[in-house]
Amino acid sequence: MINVKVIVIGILLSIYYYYVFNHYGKSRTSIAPNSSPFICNSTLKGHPKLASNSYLESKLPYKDTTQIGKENATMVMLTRNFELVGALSSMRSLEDRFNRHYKYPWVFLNEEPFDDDFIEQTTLMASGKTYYELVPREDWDPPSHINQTKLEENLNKSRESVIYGGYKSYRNMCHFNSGFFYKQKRLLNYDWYFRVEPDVEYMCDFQYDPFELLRTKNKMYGFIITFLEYENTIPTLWQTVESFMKEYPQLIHPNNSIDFLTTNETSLNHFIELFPSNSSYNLCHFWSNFEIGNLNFFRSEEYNTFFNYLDKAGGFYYERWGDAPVHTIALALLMDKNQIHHFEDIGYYHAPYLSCPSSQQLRAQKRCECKPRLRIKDFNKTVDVNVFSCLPRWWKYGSGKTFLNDIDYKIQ
Ligand SMILES: Nc1nc2c(ncn2[C@@H]2O[C@H](COP(=O)(O)OP(=O)(O)O)[C@@H](O)[C@H]2O)c(=O)[nH]1
Ligand SMILES: *[C@@H]1O[C@H](CO)[C@@H](O)[C@H](O)[C@H]1NC(C)=O
Ligand SMILES: *[C@@H]1O[C@H](CO)[C@@H](O)[C@H](O)[C@H]1NC(C)=O
Ligand SMILES: *[C@@H]1O[C@H](CO)[C@@H](O)[C@H](O)[C@H]1NC(C)=O
Ligand SMILES: *[C@@H]1O[C@H](CO)[C@@H](O)[C@H](O)[C@H]1NC(C)=O
Ligand SMILES: *[C@@H]1O[C@H](CO)[C@@H](O)[C@H](O)[C@H]1NC(C)=O
Ligand SMILES: *[C@@H]1O[C@H](CO)[C@@H](O)[C@H](O)[C@H]1NC(C)=O
Ligand SMILES: *[C@@H]1O[C@H](CO)[C@@H](O)[C@H](O)[C@H]1NC(C)=O
Ligand SMILES: *[C@@H]1O[C@H](CO)[C@@H](O)[C@H](O)[C@H]1NC(C)=O
Ligand SMILES: [Mg+2]
Repeated sequence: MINVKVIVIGILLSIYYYYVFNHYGKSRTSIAPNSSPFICNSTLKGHPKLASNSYLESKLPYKDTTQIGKENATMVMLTRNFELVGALSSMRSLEDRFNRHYKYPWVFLNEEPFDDDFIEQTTLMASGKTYYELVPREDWDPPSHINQTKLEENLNKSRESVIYGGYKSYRNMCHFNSGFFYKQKRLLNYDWYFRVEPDVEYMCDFQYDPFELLRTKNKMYGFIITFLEYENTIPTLWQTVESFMKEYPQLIHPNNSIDFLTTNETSLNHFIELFPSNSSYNLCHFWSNFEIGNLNFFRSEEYNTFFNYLDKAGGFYYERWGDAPVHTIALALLMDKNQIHHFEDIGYYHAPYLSCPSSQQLRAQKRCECKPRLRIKDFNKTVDVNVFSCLPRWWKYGSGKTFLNDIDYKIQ
């Protein structure tokens, strides 16, 4: 009897070890397809960091990053090493809601080299390929015609009164995002970009490829939030734009949306007076921390004529012109308004504003999560119903407003 037991246990153990060995052997070969067995050394770059009781699959670094989406497109994030945690949080949200189904690449831009920790963690967070690009100093620092003393004076003067007014780096950033991001070498490889910032959140499942949507619907630019700019950041922007329009009337698109920038009807915001403005610019702009756009528009001669004109006027440095009003004014002047798309079904949060689709059905269908981010009146619901939202102005003077019924259903 004992002998039989020993034999049975022996056989079972042999089967067990055979199975374990085979399985282990297989995973060892699958992680290093064309070389000798993979030896994990957690102190080396790109190797998994195993906790003592970890069941982490050791093949993790070898995930398949092959692009699935068919568009010539990339995510792009300008950021700094110390913003890593916020960058990962935005990536996590966008990957889960959209990109893991498409694996578009990520391009990270910085005027200082990214450190190893930033590179490793963002690479692991991305579903697709990642690229880390150093912005050349000449694309970042103030151009040579800028008088540094005059700049310093304005920084000193604006420190208290103007939002981000005291930071030279913020002016470099706005100047870069206005005239240089699309010229970066890596981005020359793409037609489309999706701008992402640290610490933002996407509230709904996308359920489609926004790049493909823009291309097939003949759109060139998409935004979510549109709001009023602080006038003291741009005291002379509009007069510069007016002289540009006088000098280059041939560049103004026949189907422009300049009226969106100049309408002051109070009926569009429940008869509440707009912020007072010294110019006929009503301060409306697309919030550029979210953008999906076509790089060829920004690379066009029209846009660059516009940008260079503003750059010479000096307001990126002697004032604190933001890239949001600059992009928006360029789009409104130079682009067919029907090529600008309002993404009303994505949902987006960048402090302090939340935007969520208004349709209950859509919110449920797309698994939106619209809980208030800030528990302060006027900030705890979608910004589109804030009286100072410019969306009603876009509906009236931009590309109009369509309803789900118009798109999805035929009324019998
Ligand atoms: N590399 C780099 N990125 C910056 C700098 N300043 C701002 N950014 C990035 O520019 C974007 C806008 O900056 P942020 O601080 O979010 O400004 P806000 O959105 O206007 O409040 C974010 O993606 C930042 O990571 C900078 O000096 N260097
Ligand atoms: C792991 O890599 C480090 C270099 O980072 C090296 O010093 C060490 O000997 C390696 N350990 C093993 C077990 O190979
Ligand atoms: C630069 O600006 C300062 C202060 O506004 C001014 O005094 C100086 O003349 C300017 N320099 C040049 C070369 O224009
Ligand atoms: C700006 O302020 C700093 C600190 O108060 C001062 O040292 C500097 O001289 C000021 N620069 C100009 C150009 O006014
Ligand atoms: C993607 O777009 C870039 C920029 O327009 C272009 O140079 C490149 O050939 C395109 N790639 C493909 C595969 O179409
Ligand atoms: C608008 O004009 C008033 C009166 O001239 C002036 O006090 C104010 O500073 C101006 N505001 C801006 C943002 O330029
Ligand atoms: C302006 O828009 C109309 C209507 O969409 C279109 O038919 C026309 O071709 C556009 N004009 C130009 C110059 O693109
Ligand atoms: C709107 O603009 C027109 C023309 O620029 C001006 O006459 C009118 O007073 C403005 N209305 C308001 C409410 O600001
Ligand atoms: C937002 O805040 C106001 C005032 O505190 C409150 O009445 C309202 O119910 C809040 N809305 C949400 C969605 O929490
Ligand atoms: Mg931001």
